[in-house]
Amino acid sequence: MSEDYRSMWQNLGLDLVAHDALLGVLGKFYQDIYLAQKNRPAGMQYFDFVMSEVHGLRIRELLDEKKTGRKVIGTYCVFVPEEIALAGNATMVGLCAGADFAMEEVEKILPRNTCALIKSTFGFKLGKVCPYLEASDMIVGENTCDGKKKAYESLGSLVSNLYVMDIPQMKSAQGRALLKSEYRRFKEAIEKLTGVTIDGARLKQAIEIVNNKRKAIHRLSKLRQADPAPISGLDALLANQVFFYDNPQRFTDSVNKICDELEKRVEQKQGVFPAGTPRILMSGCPMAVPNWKLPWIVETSGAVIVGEESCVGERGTRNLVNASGNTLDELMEAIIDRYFQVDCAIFTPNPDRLKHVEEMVKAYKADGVIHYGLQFCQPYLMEAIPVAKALEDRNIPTLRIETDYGMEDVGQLKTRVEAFIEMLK
Ligand code: BJ8
Repeated sequence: MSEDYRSMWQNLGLDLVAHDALLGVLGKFYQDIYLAQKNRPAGMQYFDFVMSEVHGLRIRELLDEKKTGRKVIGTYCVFVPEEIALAGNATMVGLCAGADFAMEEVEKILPRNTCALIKSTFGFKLGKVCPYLEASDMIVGENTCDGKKKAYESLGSLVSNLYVMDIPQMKSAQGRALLKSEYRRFKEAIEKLTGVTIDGARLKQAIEIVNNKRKAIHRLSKLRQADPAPISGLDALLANQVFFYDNPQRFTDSVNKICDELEKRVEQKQGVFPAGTPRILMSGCPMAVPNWKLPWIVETSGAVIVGEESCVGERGTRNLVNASGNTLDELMEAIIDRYFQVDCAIFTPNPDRLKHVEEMVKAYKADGVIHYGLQFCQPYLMEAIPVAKALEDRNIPTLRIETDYGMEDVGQLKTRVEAFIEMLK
């Protein structure tokens, strides 16, 4: 790493020794999991570059943007509308963390039986290894699951710029009204932070930018319906993960470029794995970078992942915002309409999610579903039982996996996944 980056990290307050250790592990992990794959589309080189510079060039870009007066908003949930941040001259980045770090310190603050995603958030803060978090001018937490809700109270004492959004728990008229007032409050908070007044024209432009990003991902997803699959689930997951970090315009162009290449592959019936390889739909908790353990196990056990029913996947990216309005009110309503459809397991009841899983099984011609639940994640683990039962009742083979970020259970998981894939053949 260049000296320039080292002084940048130091100025952000990172612990350089711990950070070096994290980058070392991440680089090795990426090498073993990503670069070891065969038949990758050439366009994936862009994402290899993004990952190699994830704490370097992208952070430099964000800091350069900040010098021009732009603000950086760090978030943990797909309910935080990027359109509003962009319209207010702010860049939004995902802060969700997908690796264990500084666990001893974390467990002094949080109970051991907290999900790995929340613990990781704290580990990256306490271990001083996340430049995104340190570069953020505002960190947005939200009232979703109980774990996050209470953990943000503690996070508030570790950071000075936490903003908490109240997310509804029911898809009712009152729930929508709450989301509406919370998005208005968020808009005002962004305006106060940046000094920019968000009007209809600014919001419309921001909606178009984010819609284009989603359209590119939709295009990529559609291409995964082909057999043989033209891209691995691991690579498609990476694109969905980078969705939260990259410059929106550049991300859109890069995904579209990969799609041009994949279209040719589909035409020529060229795939990453042979035609007829068992096809898996992943469903459940979000997988943040560098949480690649389960997809890696699946794709080295004789199957290909063809879709993700996840917030880092189709639950997070499906549905566009209707951009036909012009006034601020019309566009704000369109944003609320779009986000209110996100079927996170924190909602009760949550029948839309099961419907979406079934639709995805059909659309992506999946042979089976693997439900991924993080240990101690009550919303998804609880919902996994009726979801799996409903799928089995419709003759869709389903495997429920409960795991964390540790590697101790890899052997055991592999045995279960292999047996499941064998059954699909
Ligand atoms: S909209 S899924 S991004 S809340 S894994 S922290 S649920 S205990 S992440 Fe999520 Fe927004 Fe919902 Fe999506 Fe809690 Fe479960 Fe942990 Fe989770």
